[in-house]
Formats: sequence, C-alpha cells, structure tokens
Amino acid sequence: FYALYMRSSLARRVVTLHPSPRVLDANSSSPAVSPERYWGSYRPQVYFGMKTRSPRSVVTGLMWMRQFTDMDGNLRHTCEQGDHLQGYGWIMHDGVSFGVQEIHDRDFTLTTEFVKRMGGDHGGDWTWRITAKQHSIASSAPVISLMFYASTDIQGSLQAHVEDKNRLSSVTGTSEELGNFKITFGKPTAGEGAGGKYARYNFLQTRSPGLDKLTDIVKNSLNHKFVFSPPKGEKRSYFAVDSYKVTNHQNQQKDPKMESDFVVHQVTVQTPFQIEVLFESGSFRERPNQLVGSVLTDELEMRKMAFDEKFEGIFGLQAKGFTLSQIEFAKAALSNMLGGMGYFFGQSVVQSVYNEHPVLYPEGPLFTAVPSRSFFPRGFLWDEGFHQLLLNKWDSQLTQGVIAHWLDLINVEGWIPREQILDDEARSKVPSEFIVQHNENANPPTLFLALQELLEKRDAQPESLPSQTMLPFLRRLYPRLQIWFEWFNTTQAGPITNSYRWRGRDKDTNLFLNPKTLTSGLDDYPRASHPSADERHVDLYCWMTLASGVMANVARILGEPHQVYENTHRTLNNNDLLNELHWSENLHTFSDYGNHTQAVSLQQEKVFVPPGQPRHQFPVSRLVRSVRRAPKLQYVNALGYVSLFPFLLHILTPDSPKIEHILRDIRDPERLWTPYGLRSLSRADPLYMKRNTEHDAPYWRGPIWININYLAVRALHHYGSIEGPFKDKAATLYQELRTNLINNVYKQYLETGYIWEQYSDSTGRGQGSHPFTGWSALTVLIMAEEY
Ligand code: 6A9
Repeated sequence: FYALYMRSSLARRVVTLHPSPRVLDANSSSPAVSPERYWGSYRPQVYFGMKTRSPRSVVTGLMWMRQFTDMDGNLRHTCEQGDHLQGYGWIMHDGVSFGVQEIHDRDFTLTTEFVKRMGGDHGGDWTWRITAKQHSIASSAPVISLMFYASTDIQGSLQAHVEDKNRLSSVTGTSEELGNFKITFGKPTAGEGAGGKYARYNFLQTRSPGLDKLTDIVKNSLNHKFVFSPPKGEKRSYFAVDSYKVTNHQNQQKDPKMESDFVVHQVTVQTPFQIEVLFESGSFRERPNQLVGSVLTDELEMRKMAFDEKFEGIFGLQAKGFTLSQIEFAKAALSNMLGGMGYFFGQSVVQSVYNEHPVLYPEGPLFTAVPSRSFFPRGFLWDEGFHQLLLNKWDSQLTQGVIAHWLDLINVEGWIPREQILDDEARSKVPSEFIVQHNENANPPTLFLALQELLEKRDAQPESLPSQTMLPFLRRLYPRLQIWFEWFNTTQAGPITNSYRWRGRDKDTNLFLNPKTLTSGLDDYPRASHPSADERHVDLYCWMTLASGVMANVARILGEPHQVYENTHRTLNNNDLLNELHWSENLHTFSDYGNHTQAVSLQQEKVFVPPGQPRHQFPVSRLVRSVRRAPKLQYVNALGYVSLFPFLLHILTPDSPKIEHILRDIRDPERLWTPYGLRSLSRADPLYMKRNTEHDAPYWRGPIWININYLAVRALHHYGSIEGPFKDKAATLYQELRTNLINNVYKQYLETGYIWEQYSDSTGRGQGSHPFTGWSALTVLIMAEEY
C-alpha cells in the first residue's frame, strides 16, 4: 500500500502547482481591477477578433468571403498561411485602447480598426470599423461578404434581433463577466458621411459545441440559393449562412450544457465600403454619445497621434534619420507583437516518469505574446523572454503582468511547461504527438533577460509607476524565481561540478543525422552525436550564469539572503572555469562536450517487407544514420550560435583573448558572416544545411535567426563601448551587422508583406512561418539601438 501511495503521490507532483501565493491575485485581470485591459484583441489566432481577459469569455470575430469567384477555401477566419494573403497585421496598436490592422487579400484590402472607451463596471465599450477597398480599379469591384459573429463559451447567452426578415440589427447578451451588453451592426456606407450602399443580409443563430468549431459551422451552413441583385448590376446567386442547413447538420454536442450560443451577421456588399460594429456595456450609463461615425474618427485620430508620439519618444527612429517607410515597418513590427498578445485559459497535457499516461495540468490563464499568429499562436517559454525585451520598452506594466502569468504556471517541482497548448482552439493546431509536455524538459530561461531589463529600467526611471510597483511584484515573484532557478540548477546539472546539460534530447540515434535538442530552443543545432549523461552544454552554462546574476540582484533588492546566488554567479562568471569546461584548444572555439563523432551521414537502407504484407504499403528504402567511426568523449566540433554564447551573454571579460577568435569567426564569410546577418551554423561545418532526416529540413543549421542576431548586436555594442583591446573592432562590427540586419528584414517586408521566422543565409529571403512578429520584431530595438 505504501509503495502504491508513494507512486501516486509522485505521479501527482507534476500537476501540483507551487504553493507560494500567486503573483497575480485571482481578480487581477477582472474589469474591477484592470478595466483598461479587459477587452482586447486577445485572439491572435484569428484575423480579427476580441475577447476579455477572463476564463470563458464571450468572443467576437470576423470571417469574410469573396463572392463570385472560385469558392474553394475562400472563407477566411483563423490566420492560415494556406490563405496566401499578401500580408496582414496590426500596423498600429497600443496594447490597450486601439488598433489598426491591414489585411491584404487577393484583390482587396480590409482595414480593421477598433477603439475602446472606458465606462461602467465591465471594461466599457468598443467600436470596430471595417473598411474595404479593391486593389486596382482596372477590374470590376469585388463583392465581399463580411460575417461578424459573437459566441459564448459555455456560460452566458446571446439573443439575435432581426429586422426586415433577415437583417440582424443587433445582438443582446449577458454573461457572468460582462453583465448585459448589446452589439449593434451598422449598415455599410461608401465611406464616412457617404450614403448607403446596396447590400444583402443573412444571419445564423445556432448552438456550437466549441470555439474551435466556429469555422466549420459557418462553412457547413453556406447555401448558394441567395440572390445578389444590385440596381444597375446583374443578378447573381451568392453564398450565405443559412440556419436551415446548420440545424440539419449534426453540430450538436452530447451534453447541451457544454454548448454555446453562436450568432453570425452576414452582410454582402461591393467594394468600396465601410461598416461599423458597436459594443455597448450595460453598466455604462452616462455615455456622452455613441462611439460611431465622426466621433469614432476623431477618437481614432487622437489615438493614432498619441501612438506616433509615444513611439518616437521611446524609439527615436525619426531622430535617427530613418525614412518614413522604415518607421512604418518598425511600427508594424511592434504593433503586431502587441496586437498578437493572447489571453489563453485551460490546461496543458503533461507527463512525468511516474505517469503511465499523460495527465492534465491544473487550469489556469496565460497572458502572453505569441511567436506567430498563423502557425503557432500560443505561448512559448523562451520566445517570451525575447518578446518582453521589446514590450518592456513600450509598457513595463505589461511585461510585469506577462512574467507574472508565466511564473504562476510553475509547479511544485519548479517546472514550467515549455509550450503552452491550453485550449481546444490551440490543440486543434498541433499534431497530437507534440501536445504532451514532459517535466524533465527545460527551455532557456530568457525571462531572466526580461527581468534584467525591468530592473535596469527601474534604476533609470525610479519615479515611474511600474518602478513603484516593482518591489511588491518582485516580492511575490521571488519564491517562484527561487524554485525555478533551483529546478534548472539541479535537474539540468551536468556530469561534473558547475556544468550543465539539456535533458530530453532525441533518443533514437539511428534515425537522426544528429539527435535534436528541442529543449535548448535551437532544435537541430548540432550537439554530441551520441546523447549521453557525459554531455555538457555551453549555452545552458551561459544561461545559468545570467540567471544566477539576476537572482543575486533580485535577492539584494529585496533584502533577502543573496550569498548563494552570488557565489554561483561568481563561480560561473569566472572565465577560467568557462574556458576549462568549454574552450576547445584545437578548434579555437567555445564548445559542447560529449560522446561524439563527426563521421556520420544519412544512408539509404533497404527495408524488408514482412511476408504476407502488401508491398506497396512499405517504403522500399529509407534514410538511416550510418556511423563510420565510433564516437568518443571530446569537444563537439560545431561552430555557430552555441559557440558564441559566452560572448552573447556578456560573460567574457572585455580583455578575454577569446573575443578575438569570436570576432574573427563572426566576420568570416566562410563561417558566420552574411550580408543579411549571422548564420546559425558555419558554412564550413560538416552539418551546414544538412537535413536531419528525410522529412526534416535544416532549421538551425545555417538560416539567420533574429533573436540570436539581436543578442550578437547587443554584445558587439557592449564590447564596443567598454574599454578593452577589442573595443574598436567590436564597434565596427556592430555598425556593419546592425545595418545588414535592418536592411534585410526591412527589404523582405517590403517585398513579401511579412516579417519572417528566419532568413536564408544565401539570399536573405524570409522563410518559415509568417507573419512572425515574435522575436524577429526585435529588429525595432536594433534600429533604436536600445539594448
Ligand atoms: C509544431 C506545428 C501543423 C521553433 O517559435 C516557437 C519555437 C521556438 O521556441 C523554437 O526555438 N519554434 C524554434 O526552434 C516553432 C515551434 C513550432 C512547433 C509547432 C506543430 C503545427 O503543425
């Protein structure tokens, strides 16, 4: 019995939250405490939508469809790369009160704007304005259907109000967190102050089994029987939502209590046009006027001006002489990160060695930025530290809130799940094998970078509001930081004292050219060819050096014992120890150490078809790894981002002779230098641009990544401004690398309409996921020279 009891209590540990008081009070996001941040564009996974920062929020959103064209996949809703839009994203967004987005579809552009107005007890009102324009007047103006919707999420209810048989003029509703509210759908006009336009209306009122099913419900309801017949135009039948078809479809969930109200208002109209949608909170009583028409225009103008002013005040790009177009690019990068913030609520699926099957983590909220609104619109632990480097410059209060949310997810062991896939909507985007998070897996603790920034800003602006809230914030954060640091320091300890090792590398060495280390964030970057407990990883060593330093600082500020952190920091920061553990004399570079051979390659292997099986179901051959020389314990001969870490995180003393080698490798076009930024792996490396398996293209084996380039520029700036033998060299490289990065990310944006996940080291072209205004948006800081 005792053994069983032990086992089940061990199995529970992974899903037991840390017992210290939460950084955030339970009501911290409520409209009573934080009304300005209640409503927001916190649904980064859809092109346009809003919700509140509450667990089962009513959501609002927009789908649209071009009429009279090939219908396939024409309905737009969630951000999909497969939609092949020419570009979309927030071009202005202050993170709180307003936003302006442009969406460039095939032959027309939708501008989606929102403005909020505070009042009452539930986060106030807001208005949307959608403006549609065709791209070229050479062809006939497209007819577009906009489908505005509102949906509850299990709790709350919605009532549709219909006029003239089929026009949904408004929706009233009520929910726990919003009280009573009303959404009014304005009629399309040709522009502000202009007259009305011919339009057709349709609506749908139904029940939905979940927010991840909204697109399907609308698609399934589409009926082609409706007729568009403008006064002087031809009569054509168009697609529209149709209640009759939906109720015939089996959307119903087994348990009606788990269903939600879902209401769609479709308006079909020819470009150009403009439509407004007004949300009014029932508790907002003394409204001076309605936030529509010219009132809205004036409000928008004011916010835009305030945004421009704040932007220039913080980043000073105009003063630095950037062109208007470059500044617009930078504003779009920041805005799409702000507008890409999500409020997610739900449970991760996690597992420890004590769980036979994956188990559900406790429910909780996460307010976070996301790397990419299309391909991975959810929280990633180490991405977030980078995001906050930018957002902290804009709004430290926001950064504090985000760090607090992440640390409130920590469990009793001190572990935070790396990738936060919290609800059905998020899960619907991830193949099942990637959903489960394992509690031995780390991810770089970049939130310490963000904390370091917060502390520096506090020193620089002691009078500001965020600086004044800093102490109580740190005090509540501290026990969580302690256990987080402890978790890294123990579970990721290396084979010898003061060394560190990433856990969770790929186990099946036979399948991969070099087994991946997803936990490090650098996925397929080459490490020891044969994962083993003998490994030590230089990047993790450097992250721990940084973390211990920040821990010592925080402890000192709080008047807590800091000796232990300080000792750890002093030990790790000592360049002699670093050199001893990680400098390879042969290779003249910092390096991982482990069981390694360079003599590996992927070879075709014949696969024998088991007797009695149909031959065609089996590949005749597949790629497997062949090892020509046995591995042995040695330094891993790869040159790339990992080698740079002691430099990137400012661990090298300014007089370290290693800097000379690093600067040479950086500037060498045969190694890391390209006209577009630093490549992730040396051109001369045996694994440069090599696939890891048949299906696994090179990722961190050559392409240029902006997060690490940001750190490189920052380090060059650092070593270029303090005394030392390499000061001048670093300062020169700083200018060159900075210029190359800015020019290329900007050029690609102009050419493609997007900021990208990574950039080709041979052509500079953007590649991978897009839009990627996660860490690639750090380009703004590089422009501003804010490090
Ligand atoms: C798997 C996708 C249809 C990979 O930016 C997030 C992370 C980084 O943290 C990491 O350093 N990206 C980088 O190497 C993207 C990870 C995306 C995983 C998505 C399933 C859906 O498939």
